[in-house]
Amino acid sequence: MKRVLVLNGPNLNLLGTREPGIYGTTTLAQINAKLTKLAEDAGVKLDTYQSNIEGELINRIHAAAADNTAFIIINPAGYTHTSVAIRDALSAVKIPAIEVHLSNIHTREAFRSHSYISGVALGVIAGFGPQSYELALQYALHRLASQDAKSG
Ligand code: CA2
Repeated sequence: MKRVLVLNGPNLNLLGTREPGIYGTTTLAQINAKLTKLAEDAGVKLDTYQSNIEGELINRIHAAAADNTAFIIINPAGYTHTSVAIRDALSAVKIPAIEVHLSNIHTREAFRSHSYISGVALGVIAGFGPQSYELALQYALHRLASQDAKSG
């Protein structure tokens, strides 16, 4: 079975419980449950992982290369704007990655407009709340289905 990994960075474990004005009322567990169902319906296994620790996110990216993950959907959260190391990990494993953000990072503080991750991502989806993840997954599932059609 094809695998897609959804990775979430620091503080996203607080989703739905704090700052609903910026990040909404949906919890990360609710987002993950919806994505898991969408993937399952398409015959794809969804793995989810959240960490507040940069090195743990990097280790999970390395593990994805070993378990044959076909796509990574990543919200690096605050590390978007600081982490050369996460960028290097994504670049090293060569798994197509889609960067997602709940908020539109370009309409907020200036420091949020720069992402270290975008340069190694296949694409970026930002500003659609929890739907940013669904749009990214929709694209990944579409790509995986068209790969299957070509190979089979
Ligand atoms: O909009 C996004 O998805 C962000 O990646 C969220 C990050 C922020 O640093 C990025 O600039 C944009 C922050 C995640 C913090 O999540 C919280 C959730 C609930 C309560 C407090 C923080």
